[in-house]
Amino acid sequence: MNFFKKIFSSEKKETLDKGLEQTKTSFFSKLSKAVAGKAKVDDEVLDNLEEVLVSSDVGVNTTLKIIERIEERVARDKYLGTDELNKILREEIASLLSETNSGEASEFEIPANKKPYVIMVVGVNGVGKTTTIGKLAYQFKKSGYKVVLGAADTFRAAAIDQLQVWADRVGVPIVRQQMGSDPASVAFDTLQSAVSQDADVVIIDTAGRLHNKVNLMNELTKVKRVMQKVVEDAPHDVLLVLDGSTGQNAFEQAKQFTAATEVSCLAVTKLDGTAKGGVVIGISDQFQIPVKYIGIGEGIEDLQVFNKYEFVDSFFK
Ligand SMILES: Nc1nc2c(ncn2[C@@H]2O[C@H](COP(=O)(O)OP(=O)(O)OP(=O)(O)O)[C@@H](O)[C@H]2O)c(=O)[nH]1
Ligand SMILES: [Mg+2]
Repeated sequence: MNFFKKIFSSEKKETLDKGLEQTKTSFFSKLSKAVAGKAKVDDEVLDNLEEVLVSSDVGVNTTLKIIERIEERVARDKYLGTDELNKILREEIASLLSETNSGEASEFEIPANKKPYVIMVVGVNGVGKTTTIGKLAYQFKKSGYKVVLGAADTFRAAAIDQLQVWADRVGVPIVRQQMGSDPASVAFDTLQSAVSQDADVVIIDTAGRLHNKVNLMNELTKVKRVMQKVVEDAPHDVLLVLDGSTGQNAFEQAKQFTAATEVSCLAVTKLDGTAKGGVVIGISDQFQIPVKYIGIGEGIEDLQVFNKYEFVDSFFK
């Protein structure tokens, strides 16, 4: 058993390494320019490093924290060589992240005492909500859970069909109504169906776009309230999906969404094919809400439970 676990996690690591390739290439080419011709870490190197981190979408606040830590080390060791900068950066980022939000899982698991466990997925349009739901359903099913999907994004007909495609691909039931029907009513039906089937996990898709933001937030509140008529403490998770390839924009979305509605965890998608993967470091440092999943491709297997140590390790490899 352990043997297989090992194989799986090394595979997981390889996929992560590959997914972060563009981010790393970009980061390290900037980093090597920042230290070019310099033997030790001095003020100029630190200034350049600050620029590298900010331009890699780590975010200003997190960058300042990292620079401060490196300054402290330089103060202790005046002759700190630039050849060590890589190692030190990795250590300081890992230690910075270990101080922030905990509660990290390593596998696709749900708490055993909540049945069905209800996950409501939110986020603006196009960030990868439906895809993430499909990938999550696949992983939960693989872990032995009975999954039901709810198509509460009734704003577009294509949205319902897209979730249907994922449900068929994974082989899990979906509860749907016509386009334009009340999302809260779909969510209600989904929970009732899940309870009657004795399902373990319910994942509810929601619309990212409505006539305006206030409408959207009101609707999400209504969906929650109606779900509670079936499962008293639902939703157990409100998962906010963010598109990592938008860099600082993802950061802004996280700010706005968490201010407007309760969010319990985050998923950052599309980290493959972007040089902006550093945004995950900033997001996990700056938000009290943990990053739970990362998306590193369009395929069914391309979702991972986020582990900050593995992430930093892949980043600096
Ligand atoms: N490369 C890559 N593409 C992704 C990832 N996650 C999602 N996508 C793609 O992003 C696009 C949008 O994904 P959706 O799942 O439809 O996004 P959504 O948030 O449901 O969008 P709306 O329903 O329009 O609000 C699709 O083409 C997905 O294949 C990822 O991790 N990597
Ligand atoms: Mg969708």
